[in-house]
Amino acid sequence: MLNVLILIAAAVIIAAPAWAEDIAHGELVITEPWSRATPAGAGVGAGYMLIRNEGETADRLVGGTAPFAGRIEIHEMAMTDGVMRMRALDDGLEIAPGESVTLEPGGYHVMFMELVEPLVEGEARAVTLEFAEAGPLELIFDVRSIAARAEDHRSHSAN
Ligand SMILES: [Cu+2]
Repeated sequence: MLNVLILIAAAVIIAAPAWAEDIAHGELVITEPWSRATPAGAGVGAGYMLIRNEGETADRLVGGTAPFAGRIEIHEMAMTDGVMRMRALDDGLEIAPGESVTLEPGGYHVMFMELVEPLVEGEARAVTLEFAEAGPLELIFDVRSIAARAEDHRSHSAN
């Protein structure tokens, strides 16, 4: 009997949708908001997630607020003249209709500026993101290890 229960439990886990933590916000779906722990004294931190636009018009992630940061910017990392540089996207990050945009280490990210406290691994932090069309959305970011990469946490997803 116990074996049967374990098999059923395993089947349920395997059958669960890959994006079990999807958060719907208007036409947008946000998946897996997370952040990296910051070293003591660090002035900035970064937040990551997947944003999917299921609507028929573009939206933009334009900024946000968080109690632990003086301000929030939307950044991209890109190679410029052979050097990896970070730059602020002053017009925000567009999420085209029918498209997904991944914010991840080495790419787009939400930059938490002027940190007033460190981001501690294992904790969670509330952040309100601002979308041009869909408006504000409060999300809970899981704080992962300082070296965490997005792939480390998607081993049981379908991609
Ligand atoms: Cu940045």
